Amino acid sequence: YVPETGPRVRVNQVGYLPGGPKNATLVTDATDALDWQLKNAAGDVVKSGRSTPRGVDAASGQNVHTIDFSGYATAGTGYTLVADGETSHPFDISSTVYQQLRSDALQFFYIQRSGIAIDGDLVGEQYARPAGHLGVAPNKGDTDVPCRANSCDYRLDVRGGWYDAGDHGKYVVNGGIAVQQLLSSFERTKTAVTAAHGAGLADSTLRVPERGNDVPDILDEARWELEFLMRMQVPAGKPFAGMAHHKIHDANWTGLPMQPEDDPEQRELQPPSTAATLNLAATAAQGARLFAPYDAAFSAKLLTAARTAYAAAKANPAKIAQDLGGGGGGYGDDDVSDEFYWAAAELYLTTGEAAFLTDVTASRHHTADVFAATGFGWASTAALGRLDLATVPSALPAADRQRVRQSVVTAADNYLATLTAQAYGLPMPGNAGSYFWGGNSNILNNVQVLATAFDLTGAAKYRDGALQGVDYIFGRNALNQSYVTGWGEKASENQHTRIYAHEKDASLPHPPAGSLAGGANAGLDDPYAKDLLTGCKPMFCYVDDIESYATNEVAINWNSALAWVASFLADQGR
Ligand code: 9MR
Repeated sequence: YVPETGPRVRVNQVGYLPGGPKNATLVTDATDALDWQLKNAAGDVVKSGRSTPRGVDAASGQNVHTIDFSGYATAGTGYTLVADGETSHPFDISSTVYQQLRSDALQFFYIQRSGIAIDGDLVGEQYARPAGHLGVAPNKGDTDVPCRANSCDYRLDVRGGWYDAGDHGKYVVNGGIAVQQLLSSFERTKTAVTAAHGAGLADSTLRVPERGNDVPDILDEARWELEFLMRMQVPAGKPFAGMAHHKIHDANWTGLPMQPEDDPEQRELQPPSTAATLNLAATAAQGARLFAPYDAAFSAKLLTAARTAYAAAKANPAKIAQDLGGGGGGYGDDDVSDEFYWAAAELYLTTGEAAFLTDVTASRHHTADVFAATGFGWASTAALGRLDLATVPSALPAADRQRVRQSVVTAADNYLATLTAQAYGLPMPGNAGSYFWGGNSNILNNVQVLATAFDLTGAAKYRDGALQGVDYIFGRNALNQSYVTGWGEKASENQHTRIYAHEKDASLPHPPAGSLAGGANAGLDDPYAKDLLTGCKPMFCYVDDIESYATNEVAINWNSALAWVASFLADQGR
């Protein structure tokens, strides 16, 4: 199988900021430097130079050169880059190039909401649909849900929240990191110099039904999930009271496509877990401090849930998620020490209480290097706590605070070194181990660390690194593929999802603009990818087909990474 990869000059198909770095990659057999020209929309050459041969790129297997045209800063649309007889896809140079990406990336969450009708006036009629999973036939849930295999003697109303991905499951561990990144996108605006005091995320900036309620829309969106996470908590008086059920999903996998309101399967709760409980504790604690100025009662409710959950996790520190089977993803995680660190950090930042600080500083994660080369994710969450300890004002002792901040900057230096070594400019090492299920989100999470280092230091090299890191996502890669629907000349649009399954049923829409695909996955963890792509070089292990859930799904924790980064990018308007 040889994919169609278009022109051999690979650019960010969306564009570049006038004052930002501008890099491209040329696939060529040539070993010596080649001439390149930058052309404006009229076809005039506005800049020219020589490429830098980089040899064979390990992740793609291609002989490549890099092209740096950062010196050109004039805004315009329809630029192309020409080299070795090839003309790149067109792109813009503009300070507003990422402006709309913030709301597109966040709109994904509204469209993924469970238990509410999606309003076509807000997001386009093609995405309008009735509420799913409110106990209306043929749905069997989510208002009165039993535990799988009678593993509990009660039923819960766990309506609401976001569907995890292309399936209709709702998983607390993954809801946790996703809502954290939304909350942190907002929290960043309180301290980051370039965030212009949150104007970009103020009320009435997003397409959500709550717009105009004097609460920033991104908090309204986060609340939809926080309410669900609290419903997943085991009631008082029951075994494991205060813990959170790990997940709720169908008893059997449903077909593709399947609209939420048509799902006929029994919905079931899986047993509580320490990991889920700590996700609830961490995000409810963070939510409590951010909602305090807007809704004191909700803030207090969140803090109570967070405290109860944290205490329950300490009383049951090793209740590892037990998967009783059924039609849902696993999300198993047998090391919860990082979740303990994250939850303690959020509770400390919200309350300032000494007991939580003791737990933070006693955690081995507090002094460990929590910024792995391949990024943080739903199963490794210590970085979430560390980033918040570095950025959220607190009474953390000065020397410790300094060390915490330095750890973010050191991690950013490492990611900078990594991306500089990659001919495609991504902040992930150039080997197969960097290309795994959902890896695009890990790339963006490393970009978040670079961006946070910029917020902390103001040093331009970290901003430049963050900008260069996203070039890969928007087409500067071996496949010449933008992984964000609606963004770029050749963008993913057939992601695995039961709801926007256009490829299966032409009357259904493609995923909405701003939906991130999981990305190249050398593990080829689905049959379709395995059949089609066996033998692929890591960066080629992707196909924009609805059947390939392991390379081409959508997911809330991936779009939350995009949303955080998009919000940062939108604030870098120069
Ligand atoms: O994103 C998850 C990835 O890290 C795991 O390797 C993979 C296999 O366990 O599962 C992914 O999560 C899926 C979940 O289990 C079910 N909903 C869709 C998620 C994205 O593919």
